[in-house]
Amino acid sequence: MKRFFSLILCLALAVNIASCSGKKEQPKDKDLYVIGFSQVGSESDWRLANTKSMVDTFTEDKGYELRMENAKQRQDNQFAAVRTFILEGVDCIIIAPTVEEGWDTILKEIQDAGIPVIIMDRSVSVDDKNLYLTNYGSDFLEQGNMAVRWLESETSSMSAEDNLRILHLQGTYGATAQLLRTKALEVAVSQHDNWEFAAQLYGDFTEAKAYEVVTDYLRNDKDIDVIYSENDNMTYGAMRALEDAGITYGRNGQVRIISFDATKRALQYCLEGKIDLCVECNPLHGPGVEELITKYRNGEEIPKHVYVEETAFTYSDLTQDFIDSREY
Ligand code: GZL
Repeated sequence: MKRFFSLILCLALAVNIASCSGKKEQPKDKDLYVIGFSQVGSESDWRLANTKSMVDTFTEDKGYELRMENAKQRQDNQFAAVRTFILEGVDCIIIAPTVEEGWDTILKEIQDAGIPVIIMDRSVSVDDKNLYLTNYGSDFLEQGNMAVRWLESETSSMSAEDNLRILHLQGTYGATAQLLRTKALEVAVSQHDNWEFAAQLYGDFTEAKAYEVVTDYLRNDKDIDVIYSENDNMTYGAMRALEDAGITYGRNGQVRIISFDATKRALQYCLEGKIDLCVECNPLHGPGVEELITKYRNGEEIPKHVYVEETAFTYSDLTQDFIDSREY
């Protein structure tokens, strides 16, 4: 009888040590790899394409169970979703962070639970980069620099006396896409004596907010030469506001338009001469993220940051067939 109780005691100790080690016990007979995915929201066409790419990639017939939570652009919703994923004991957590700051604590909780985490799309600003496996997404500073280089080429014949007045529509404050697309433009304005901000307006990456703030702005000032809009949906809002104010825009208009994302609708407007530059931001992250997860599961090294390939389009780069062939 004593041997029986000492055996039970040993077993209980073994279980207790395993659970305290912080290493999540991976059930051996698991046939689906469970992924907890905290998505920013559904604020833009880009985001919908990004979500579709993830859903289309992590399917059950490929051995995955994707548990996606829509944070509705709120970081506290992401924290709640991640804590649920930890309690559910998922195999991997993917976070598309709303904003860069504030992630240290929750990433430490995930680490303590022994669950790998991939940061996708935007980035997180944490002291300890070991809190996540890798960051898969765009080089947003280069996107901004592509736009600046185009604007420089378009205005190279301007006389130094002529000022270039730029209306800057900013995305969600603190999101990497906003921070770095803004940085590229602010550096350029500081380097060009005749470039100036007419205004920097908060559009939160949504069409409705952009329409509201541009409409308000145009009531007091119609003297703008360029709109630098940090995503397509804000561009659509700005276009409506310009039309309401009787201001022409695009290739033959008063206001030149630069827009980020290069979704199908924006490319169509570019081909029609309504948007002058579409800077691509590739949302099709599913396959690339899956490749990184596979490498991780095989014990392979993965880089700390993986950038997606992107370019920029003007009217002359586009054909209807090319636009029709685009996935998003
Ligand atoms: C960019 C992404 C941005 C898009 C917006 O990777 O984070 O968020 O540019 C989206 O359309 O809302």
